[in-house]
Amino acid sequence: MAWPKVQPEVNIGVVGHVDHGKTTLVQALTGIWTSKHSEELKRGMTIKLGYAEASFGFCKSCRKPDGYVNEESCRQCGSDEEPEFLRRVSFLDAPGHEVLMATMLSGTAILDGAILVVAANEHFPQPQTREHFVALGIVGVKNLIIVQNKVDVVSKEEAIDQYRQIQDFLKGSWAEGTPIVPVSALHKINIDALIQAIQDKIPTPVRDETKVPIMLAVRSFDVNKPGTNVRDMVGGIIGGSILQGVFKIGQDVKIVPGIRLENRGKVLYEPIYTKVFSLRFGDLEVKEARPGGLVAMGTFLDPSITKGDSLVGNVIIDAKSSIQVLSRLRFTYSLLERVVGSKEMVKVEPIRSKENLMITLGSSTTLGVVTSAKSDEIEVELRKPVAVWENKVRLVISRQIGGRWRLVGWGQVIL
Ligand SMILES: Nc1nc2c(ncn2[C@@H]2O[C@H](COP(=O)(O)OP(=O)(O)OP(=O)(O)O)[C@@H](O)[C@H]2O)c(=O)[nH]1
Ligand SMILES: [Mg+2]
Ligand SMILES: [Zn+2]
Repeated sequence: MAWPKVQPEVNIGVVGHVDHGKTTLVQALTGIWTSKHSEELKRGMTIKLGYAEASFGFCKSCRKPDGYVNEESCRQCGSDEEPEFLRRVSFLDAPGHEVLMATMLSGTAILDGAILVVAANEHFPQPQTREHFVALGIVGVKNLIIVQNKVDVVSKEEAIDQYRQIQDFLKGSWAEGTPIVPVSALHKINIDALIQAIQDKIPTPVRDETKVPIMLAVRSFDVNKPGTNVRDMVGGIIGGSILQGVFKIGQDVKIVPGIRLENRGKVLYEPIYTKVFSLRFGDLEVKEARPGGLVAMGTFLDPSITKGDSLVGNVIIDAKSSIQVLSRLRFTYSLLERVVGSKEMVKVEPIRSKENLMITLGSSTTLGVVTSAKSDEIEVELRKPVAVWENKVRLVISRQIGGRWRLVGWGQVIL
């Protein structure tokens, strides 16, 4: 089957409580197991944001409404006739463990839609089912599908019962009427119906290519094996998602806030300037990269600068563009009524001056201390600065409760 070689055009987050089957679902949709790091494999859990792409097609042979195919042959009728290409989709696989909430949040800024995975064999809703759901609403990822997974291990009655509970939970919320698709990710049951729901419910956003290019870094690496000869070394790689505009090979770019420097005990951040050396989506090399999917941007940087996700949270823009970098953030805010990410759901106390908060803005997560708190506006002194690409950009507020960072509210930056 010769699929067109194109970059993905839409980003779908796969979120939900720990062990509910997110990574297994991404594998059912794409054929790729996203957990790759040894620690993840050893512990059987996702720690970093995972990533996988799939092409969706429509089977010309059986013409069944669920005849979508993303494999070598149609799962409905087995036809290997060339299907009608629909689009290439990327999946961001979030970790579900409560201590990894910041990682989940840092991925939400680049999503066009999301799948919330709920295990059919556990009580609904679990704490991170609630917390991830609330986070999507806050950052405005409103194109949602709920997947009721592991239906192979419950009775039909139990599945229907939980299906109704999910419907009740959604009633009156921003997500009322969200489609709920029962599947077994492990046994690949009803995946075709899920693909159809994705096609219906998560459209590709209309992009304005004339806007100045902005990319958020969600990963960064050094791909050189230890001991590589200097002449064979390749420059540092930044994995990110393009929010707007187009990046091209040869383009001069600026990375902000950039690199941390210490000068006579004073810490400052300096923008990093480099040139785009290569652009890749998985195995696909491109000359230009647009919004959709995670692009691996090869640069001329010393790979020690990009090693080990060190540039996560940075914003990459055209070298000639300017963007505000702030250590002191002022923003309007709203708090949740209850802490949704813990079992107990305690009341959210008002924000006090001098308290520590965790702020997620774009792909950046940073600690800060509240320097002034009014009823509708606060100011936070951040431990490391953030690049703010537009006024009123959304941010997420977390607070430490019982030793864990919990989502407690959101805000909008005042520039
Ligand atoms: N029976 C059954 N088991 C499943 C299904 N989907 C996933 N599992 C199992 O559930 C366990 C957790 O699956 P993962 O896909 O790793 O779950 P996850 O949501 O990615 O977990 P975290 O990333 O750590 O939050 C594994 O043992 C899977 O084999 C399913 O449809 N049916
Ligand atoms: Mg996982
Ligand atoms: Zn078919």
